[in-house]
Amino acid sequence: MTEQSIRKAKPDVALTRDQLKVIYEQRKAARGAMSKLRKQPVSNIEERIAALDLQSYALELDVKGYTVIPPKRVAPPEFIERVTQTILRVAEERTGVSHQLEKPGNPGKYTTEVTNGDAYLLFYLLFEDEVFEEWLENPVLGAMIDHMMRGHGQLSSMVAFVRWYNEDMDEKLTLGLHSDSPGSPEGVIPLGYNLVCNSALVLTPYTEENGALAVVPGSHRLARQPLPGEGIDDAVPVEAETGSLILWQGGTWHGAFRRTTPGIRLNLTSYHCHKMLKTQERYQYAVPDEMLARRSARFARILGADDVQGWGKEGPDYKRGFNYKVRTAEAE
Ligand SMILES: O=C(O)CCC(=O)C(=O)O
Ligand SMILES: [Fe+2]
Repeated sequence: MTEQSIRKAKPDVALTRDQLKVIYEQRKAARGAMSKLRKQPVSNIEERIAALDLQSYALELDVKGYTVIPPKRVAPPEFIERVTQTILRVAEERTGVSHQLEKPGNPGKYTTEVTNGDAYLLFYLLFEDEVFEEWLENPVLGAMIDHMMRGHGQLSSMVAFVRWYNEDMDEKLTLGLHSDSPGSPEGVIPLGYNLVCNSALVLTPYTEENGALAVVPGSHRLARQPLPGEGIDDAVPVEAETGSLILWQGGTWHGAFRRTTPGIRLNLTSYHCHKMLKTQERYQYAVPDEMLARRSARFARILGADDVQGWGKEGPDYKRGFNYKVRTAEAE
């Protein structure tokens, strides 16, 4: 007799003492199994970093707040080309405007709250093409994100920033300095662990003139948001070749230099947040079971498929969460 069969058999009447006892015993057993899993952290992160020979990048990330992993360690050029072409296709589909790397971008009919005169974002890319699933499975991205989040991260959004030169704009930084992290109302950010972290797969060369990411080295150790205007003189461009992976800590102050050369500056940004936070984009229940079935256990974990929060009157679906937790714990 299971809890479900009890409920099916007697839908409208009070349960007997024996039936309640069965439910009680089942809960007790389930609690025991869950608590073992809950105490099990993702334990092999530093081994994965070492196996991929990424220790110096992890160290740089911890000391300077950002790092650039060179293309040959990240993915083959053909993969980078597939990502680029797919984003350009999605850009055209959403904007209605043909996009080429050597021409300026244009949001066309795809304007959102964050569209600017020299940039727009293509949101929610994960479900657009399998190439984005493949990117989320990239072992270098995975190990570095797990390092920054200590295995407690989930994907918050996967977007492409499309930037170009607009001669009517003149600020040095077209995107002002900020930390990506939530914090206290006063802008204080936790120092001991990350609430968020970020990554950009570089799809066109990053230089200051090309509109590179701007960072203030070491700023993550201040554990607060910059004050208005603060840090601009200390911001440096993150120079990176196409195919590089830039990673930065939740607290790192960053923005973007204004592009002053023709053509598009393109990236694929995978922003992650701690499991205790809501994600920017919908993944937890939106990710199709077929997608989870063809992907790794980590894929399910990083999309929060093992997270049961957000239920209605039916209550939590611990079994769904439990199944993925078991799978994740076995694999990691
Ligand atoms: O790539 C950019 O220009 C924006 C960077 C940024 O602020 C972010 O991704 O959080
Ligand atoms: Fe940011």
